[in-house]
Amino acid sequence: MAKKIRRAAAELPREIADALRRIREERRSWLGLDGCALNEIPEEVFALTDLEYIDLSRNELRSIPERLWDLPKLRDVNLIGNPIESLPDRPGLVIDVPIYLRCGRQIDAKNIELLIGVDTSQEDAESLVAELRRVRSLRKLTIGKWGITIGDDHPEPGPAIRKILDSLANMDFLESLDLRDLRLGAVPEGIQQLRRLKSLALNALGLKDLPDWIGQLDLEGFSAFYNKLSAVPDSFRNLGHLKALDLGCNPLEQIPKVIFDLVSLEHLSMGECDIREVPADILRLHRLVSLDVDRNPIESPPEEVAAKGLDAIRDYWRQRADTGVDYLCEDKLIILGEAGAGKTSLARKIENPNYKLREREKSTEGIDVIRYQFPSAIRTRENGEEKVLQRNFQVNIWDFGGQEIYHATHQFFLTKRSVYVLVCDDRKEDTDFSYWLHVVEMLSDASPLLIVQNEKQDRTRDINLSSLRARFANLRDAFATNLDTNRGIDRVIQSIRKELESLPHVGVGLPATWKRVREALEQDQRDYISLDEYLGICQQHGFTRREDKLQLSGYLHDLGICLHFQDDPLLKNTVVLKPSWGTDAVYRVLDDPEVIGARGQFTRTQLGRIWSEAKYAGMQDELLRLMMKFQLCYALEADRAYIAPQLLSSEQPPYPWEPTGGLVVRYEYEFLPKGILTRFIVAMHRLIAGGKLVWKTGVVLEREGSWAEIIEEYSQRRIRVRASGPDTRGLLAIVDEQLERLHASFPRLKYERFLPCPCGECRDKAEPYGFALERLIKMARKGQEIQCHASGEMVDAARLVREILPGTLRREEYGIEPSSTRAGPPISSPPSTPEVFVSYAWNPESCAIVDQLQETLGQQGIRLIRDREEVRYKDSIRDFMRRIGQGKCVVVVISEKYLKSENCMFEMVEVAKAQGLRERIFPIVLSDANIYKATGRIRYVQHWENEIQELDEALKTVRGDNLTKLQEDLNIYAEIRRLFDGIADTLRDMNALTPDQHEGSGFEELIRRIRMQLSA
Ligand SMILES: Nc1nc2c(ncn2[C@@H]2O[C@H](COP(=O)(O)OP(=O)(O)OP(=O)(O)O)[C@@H](O)[C@H]2O)c(=O)[nH]1
Ligand SMILES: [Mg+2]
Repeated sequence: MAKKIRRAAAELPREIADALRRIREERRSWLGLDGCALNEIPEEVFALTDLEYIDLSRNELRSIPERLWDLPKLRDVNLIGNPIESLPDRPGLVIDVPIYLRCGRQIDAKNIELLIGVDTSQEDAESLVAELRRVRSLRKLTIGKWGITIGDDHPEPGPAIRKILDSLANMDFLESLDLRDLRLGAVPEGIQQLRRLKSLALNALGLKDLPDWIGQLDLEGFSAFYNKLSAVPDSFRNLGHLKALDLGCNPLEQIPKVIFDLVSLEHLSMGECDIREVPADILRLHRLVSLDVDRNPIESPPEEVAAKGLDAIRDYWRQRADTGVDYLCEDKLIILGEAGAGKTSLARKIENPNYKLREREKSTEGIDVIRYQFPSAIRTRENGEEKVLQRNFQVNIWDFGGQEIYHATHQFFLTKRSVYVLVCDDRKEDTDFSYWLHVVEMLSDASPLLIVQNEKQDRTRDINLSSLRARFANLRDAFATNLDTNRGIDRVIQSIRKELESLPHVGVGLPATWKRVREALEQDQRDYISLDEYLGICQQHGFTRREDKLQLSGYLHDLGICLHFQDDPLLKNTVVLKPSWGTDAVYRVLDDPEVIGARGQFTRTQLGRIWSEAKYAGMQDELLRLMMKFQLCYALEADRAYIAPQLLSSEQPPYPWEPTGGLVVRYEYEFLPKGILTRFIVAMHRLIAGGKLVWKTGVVLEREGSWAEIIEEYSQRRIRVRASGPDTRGLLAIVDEQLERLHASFPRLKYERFLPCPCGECRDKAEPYGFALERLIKMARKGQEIQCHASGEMVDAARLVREILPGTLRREEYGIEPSSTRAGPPISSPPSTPEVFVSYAWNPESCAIVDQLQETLGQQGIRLIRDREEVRYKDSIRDFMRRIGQGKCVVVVISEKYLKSENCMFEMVEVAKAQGLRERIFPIVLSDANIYKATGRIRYVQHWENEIQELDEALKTVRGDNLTKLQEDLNIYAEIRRLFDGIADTLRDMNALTPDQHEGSGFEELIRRIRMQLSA
């Protein structure tokens, strides 16, 4: 076997210096340097003044310098698995038994957290027990493994661990005890003697129940996640001081009632259990600030409400208590299938079985929604009680146009918890069952599906129902029918009704006001109403709080009943009552012959023509924004025109690319949904190389001299990414993050990422061997190497992941830069022209200055480029920075509004960070920008601190996809806040001039400096 590649300590600082610098800039509070073969702490670490936690476990450290504690915030230093010989007597040391036995006497045991690892020897255990009995001042003890194994594979405790567990009763000095990842089966009895214990963790111990006596301890924190608990003892009621409780990953079918008696509780975690209800009792926990019930089959409150978190759940129960309850009795029936299969005919037959088929039924454009009702008895279940209510069942039949062009947008309309019907035409042999079944399974969260075989000519086509069912659990049944003669239609309709009535959300209780508003909106004939009108309707039906009204529109949006994009500055002012109004408008653009002829390019004038009907009057901006929201199109520079990438040419344009020397990352899918790549193109359009290298199934991106080519290979179910250039990794990370965001929008998507093998043989191959990322990460965590299947060479798994996608290896996230950078492909950048950019906030004073400046520069033959896009964000700013990098100048007009605007300040941060650009930046500081006095600066700092706090709060309540974006924003805000301390200095660095200095001089001084710079 090849020699294990270990990094020499001397080499490490050079390799990670850059990463550590980044961590310093990001002011990260923790750092993982575990398993890095360090024999001393890299010098850079001592400059990380925001560090609170550092993991130095599994290194070669023999001592720890005192000066580490010069880091003012440092709280925990994990030293487990090091050959430490001497320790400073400082708080926050996390050490293991061998270290304790060697150095314990050098330090006060109060300062340490001791880990008794599963591999502790009998001899060490004996010495330890004796030593602890003598010292009696240890506060924090952990027994088990440092990490936790997911699964049931917990190690059986050996005799040494048993010995320690048996002597726990004597350790009444302990305040915190953590038993983890051991197969214990029962809680050690000795713990009940630990009267000082404040925090007890019993995680991953295989526990089926908890002893009564736990309720007698005076705990503030208790966790027992990853066990087999189905209840907790009633004695928990006595835990009057308990603030944090974590019972996640246990087969609990409800939140145990006693929990609602814990008046001090602030944090409750019950993720990944089997909980169906968060009951109204939650209102009794007044101090609760966080609740985790993620990954539970919650039915009440409705899942859409529960997913929004604690506040939404509280609001829901409060409204129910105030206004009473009514029950939801409404569903969506979605009819899918290829063009001409008979979808519209079926929809009409459901509505009215006597409907006469039309010789030439118009092919459905977009989606038609047909309303249909039938009398029904629905069951409601709450608090374990069942009732049967007679109701009129309300169905919205969504009849989709079958044409291919609509497939890429299915994602937005195939809502979960609907009933699906797949119609296929017996005359066509080519219905791709696998495609449709996959689409429905993935996009609908496995909603029930029926197949209707429309035997137009009474010819039967056999489908292998049992084998399809074996693969697609949501496939309920298949029926043969002839829509023309009504043969078999009754059975189809009966089965559809039965499925509709059995959907889990039918009969869910809602605040009565919600139901009333829902009915009022339903009866409203308008396609859309303004937000104010919507709020007014809510008010009429008994709502008082604005938040409650918005919670309802959010719920209706999530159910696909209305469209209300609350986070979009333009769309938030409109509630679309008939989503098909929006989708039809969107499809008209995609179906327009002129737009198709122009390969997806269209202008505002064309939109005016396409949307000329009265129903679209005055709503063109909103409709265009809707298209962008669905990632169906993007704007070309300065909004001159728009591109819908679905309609682009399929032909790949020629461009040079070195066949070797780049990196190739592959994404392989079990099923590749349509539209991922076109949505990716929309999201990344600002980086499209030269604005031109894009086609229907691929795109080339360019960023700071690095290039990435992303191609969808639909028939092979994969997306292939090639990247090269000086910052290959940076660009790959951007591509990966964007793809991951898109993937996250398909909850059941199954795919695997493959990273290229870096071995001698693969390095220069156009098609290197690919390692599955998941496996690489597993090996990396174990510190193991992995073998290249092409050359047989061994490869350092951790290093490979760190070099290519460091963000995926969270524990070792310090991210080492690749040691060698490779040259980009030979594509030249456009030549630079002497231009002056201006960046400013859109307030009257700034605009006036810019107007004046533009005029003066114009007279002198210099072009001032004004930024016309008010909302220019991140990527476009980085783009902008790149253009500045090509020899141009930038005037920045700093005003009060500028200093409080996220976009302006992000720009400012980017500018300030780019050392080489500083002499080309010319700030003009307006008088309302009070930055030269400390009091003024403090106000802005406060402003940004408030923003940070608000975002931080928001972060606690969101999950998944949104998290990355919020986290990113938070980092930016933090950076802005930091920059403020030195902003006056930064500006001085950048030739700042006040308006006074310009007044009368006709910007003489500014223009002189600009000229000098332009000619430099
Ligand atoms: N003879 C006969 N004709 C049928 C039958 N079902 C549908 N048709 C006809 O087939 C044509 C297409 O049917 P539609 O119901 O419009 O098909 P669709 O699936 O809605 O098509 P798109 O909207 O284009 O996706 C119409 O002219 C129908 O009248 C049938 O069972 N027998
Ligand atoms: Mg149709």
